[in-house]
Amino acid sequence: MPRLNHPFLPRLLAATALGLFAPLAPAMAQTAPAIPTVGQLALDEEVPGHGPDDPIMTAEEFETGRQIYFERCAGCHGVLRKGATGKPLTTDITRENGYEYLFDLITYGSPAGMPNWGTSGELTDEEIDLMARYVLVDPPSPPEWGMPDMMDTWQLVVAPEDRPTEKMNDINIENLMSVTLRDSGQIALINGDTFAIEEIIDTGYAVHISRTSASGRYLFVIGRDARVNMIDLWMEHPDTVAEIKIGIEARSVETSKFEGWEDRYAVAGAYWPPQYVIMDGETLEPLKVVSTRGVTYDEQVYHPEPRVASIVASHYRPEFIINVKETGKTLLVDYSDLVNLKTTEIATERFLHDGGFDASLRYFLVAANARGKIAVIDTEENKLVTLVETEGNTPHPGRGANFVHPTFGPVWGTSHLGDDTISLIGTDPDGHPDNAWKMVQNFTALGGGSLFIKTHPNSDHLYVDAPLNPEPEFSGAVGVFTISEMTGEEEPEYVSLPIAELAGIADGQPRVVHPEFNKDGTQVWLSVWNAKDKESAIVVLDDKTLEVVTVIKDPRLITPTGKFNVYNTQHDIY
Ligand code: DHE
Repeated sequence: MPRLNHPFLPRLLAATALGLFAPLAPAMAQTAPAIPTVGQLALDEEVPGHGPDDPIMTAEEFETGRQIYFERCAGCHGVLRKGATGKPLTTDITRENGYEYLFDLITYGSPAGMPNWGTSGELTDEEIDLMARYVLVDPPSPPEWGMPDMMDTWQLVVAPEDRPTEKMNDINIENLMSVTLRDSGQIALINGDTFAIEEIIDTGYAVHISRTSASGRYLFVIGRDARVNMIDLWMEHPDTVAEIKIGIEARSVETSKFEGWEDRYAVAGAYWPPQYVIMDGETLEPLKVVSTRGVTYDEQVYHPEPRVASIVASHYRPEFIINVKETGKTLLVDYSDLVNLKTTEIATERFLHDGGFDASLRYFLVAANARGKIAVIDTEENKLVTLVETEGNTPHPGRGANFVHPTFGPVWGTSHLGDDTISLIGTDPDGHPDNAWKMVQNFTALGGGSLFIKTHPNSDHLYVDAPLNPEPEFSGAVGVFTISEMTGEEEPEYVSLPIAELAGIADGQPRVVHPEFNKDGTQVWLSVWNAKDKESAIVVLDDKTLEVVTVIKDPRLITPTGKFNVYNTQHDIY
């Protein structure tokens, strides 16, 4: 049984008292909407496409609600609100819960992972009122986005023949960090040797992740608005050489890495419309659009919005490994013949989210986070090895962490969003067959609300963040375990480093997120992610001494979150 971790306990009690935790407060769940409905006031011309039970909303309010929902809510609850990481918000459910319940839930959040949008100051009372009414109205269905729309947005800024034939800058590009500047829709390219910001490049809205091409020359960045930027790191000033919008909402991008196919194709996965797109790896010209709509793997019923979550490129075959969230399917898409496209469809588990390879790069481990499971895929044999149930609540590994445990041998680890558990899974079927694909150890770190866990082959440390923990003491810190001191019997101890404090930021409540190593694995970078209008920073630690090497601050570093070392990302080292 997972322990309920201490930072959430006071909140759980508070939330229960307020009737926010639905399973503990059934009476509250019956609260009727306390606001006037269209039917009561007969003002049905006010809202587009509404019914008599809808709350009063002007068309302008509806549009604002649509925008806020897209920016803040759709990622977890889905565009059609059918639920995934977040609970379903279809009107049969929201109307049963009622306006006041929704208002309180948006304001205070819940121990199950719903952020406290009101008390954190991210939404005003007026916006919360609007959103509580908005989710009482049926969701609008956004338009489709097919090949003609993509072609309209495709821009070949610098054609391959006009690009440099050799590296034109003196940057050690293998040690560059591509840093997501979430709320400015940009990335910063920061020199890992000098810590200087080399470039700030405009990318998509609320930019999400960066991935490096197999050759290490190109960087691919995707925004939540599904805009893909392809950046040439050989240019005197690295910049975008091609871009395209592959949908309306997206999170993942990757490039072909199998021998003989390096840099040949790029692929991006969309949340809306639910589809993936294979593009030319040198120009981003869209070549193949494949819808992921279909039936769920278990109940075998149609789902209109099976979103594409993580994508990785196989090292064993010319294939992309594409995880479809709502249907619970992992697709192994053979890109060697785009006309006669062969796909191996593996039934894994629903609500697939993020994941990464084991150290051998043969096995891919992906979290079905709302079901508390990790699916293990053998990318050589193209089959599901097993599903491992973790002991924590809502595993969220990022790409996970690979290291050699003194007792259990090679393991891959994940932390959890819903509590403080770290789970380790054995990954060495040849050398340690008894431990392979079993959860060999669980122990606890800082607290719930963890998103990422990281180590490096040259490091003896395992870093675990907790940016979504409601307590600043935990969300502003990172927990560090010493791998060589771990044993099979005792719960390992960790040190908690107050990174936000070390960054010397007085204003706001910055969250410390996403540990990422430099190329050599000697330094670890942590983002100190503050509000858009407040100072943020990146703290660089010496991995051996855990002393601060430097604190990178710059007015251009707006809301830094993910960081991607070019070399480590290129070679899937984590
Ligand atoms: Fe992420 C990875 C989806 C919120 C930072 N995020 C991913 C991946 C997916 C995803 C599917 C895997 C991509 C891959 O490997 O191909 N993220 C989502 C969401 O749906 C969610 C929950 C809500 C949303 O509205 O987007 C969400 N993510 C966030 C954030 O709020 C984070 C913390 C800050 C930010 O920048 O937006 C955030 N997500 C990240 C990062 C990664 C990521 C840094 C890459 C981790 C890695 O090391 O590879």
